[in-house]
Amino acid sequence: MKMDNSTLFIMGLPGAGKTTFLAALWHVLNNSQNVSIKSNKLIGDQSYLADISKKWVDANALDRTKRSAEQRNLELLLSDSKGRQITLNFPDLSGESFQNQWESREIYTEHADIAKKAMGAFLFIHPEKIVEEHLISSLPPSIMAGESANSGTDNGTSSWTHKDAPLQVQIVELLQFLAHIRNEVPLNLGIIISAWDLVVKNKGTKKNPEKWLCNRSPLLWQFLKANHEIFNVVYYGISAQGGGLSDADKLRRIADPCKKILVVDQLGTESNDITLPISWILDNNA
Ligand SMILES: Nc1nc2c(ncn2[C@@H]2O[C@H](COP(=O)(O)OP(=O)(O)O)[C@@H](O)[C@H]2O)c(=O)[nH]1
Ligand SMILES: [Mg+2]
Repeated sequence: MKMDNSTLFIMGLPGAGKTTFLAALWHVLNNSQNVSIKSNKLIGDQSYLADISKKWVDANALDRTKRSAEQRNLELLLSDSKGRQITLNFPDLSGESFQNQWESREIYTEHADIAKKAMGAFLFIHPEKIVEEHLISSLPPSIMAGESANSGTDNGTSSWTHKDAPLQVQIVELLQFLAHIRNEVPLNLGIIISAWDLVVKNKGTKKNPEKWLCNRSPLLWQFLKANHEIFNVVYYGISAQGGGLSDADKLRRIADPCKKILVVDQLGTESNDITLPISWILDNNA
């Protein structure tokens, strides 16, 4: 397949913050004068984008995207002030097909085609989905002795399923699929830690998105470091919603909804510009 040097696609497991990002991005593209990225054309359902953006402006919950209701092949044709163009592709807003790639090791042909030809991708990670893993030394002695192996649910344990694997293991596997599908052709990869407001709320947490990932998901961080020739990585912390919806009234009081967005780049610099990761991809598209 011919390399298309201008496609960027969005990936992430269900609940990673993809739809919220899209809702905020669509509003910003249509309303903000302060961003360098412009939207030229949309391939897909404009009323869907208008609906999620309106909910985002009003700080109302977005419906969970189901694959059945998902917007297929939603594509935004974007350009920047230097005239450079890029197609932003959302192959699966629900994230269920990414979950399937992990669980059944299968990928839709159309998604594989996008992954093969893209020059960039954003991978979304929701900070609350990263569950602290247990050390083997902290397991109950009965489990360490292997007694629960055949004892079913009698002692409160249940069989392992794919969904029980730590998020970072699932994501590393997704990235390995991606590298394999692309024959290890290098990819510019933006790691987007969504709901960044939740990270900075906890005092003492590192505010640099890469350091934060290194602390919380060391396996994933090391995988990315070790594979830097395949994945040219940048890290962003993004609060597209501006805060939790329990604070919806506070969010609604912000006169310009674009101002509720918080973007932190890898140096820890803060702004409201949700298009920054797209500009990074354009700058790295040599
Ligand atoms: N606090 C906070 N929550 C967020 C933010 N962005 C998304 N969320 C929440 O994270 C959950 C998943 O977001 P969603 O965009 O639906 O994820 P998707 O499944 O990847 O499309 C929802 O409950 C959102 O309200 C944010 O910036 N801050
Ligand atoms: Mg969604």
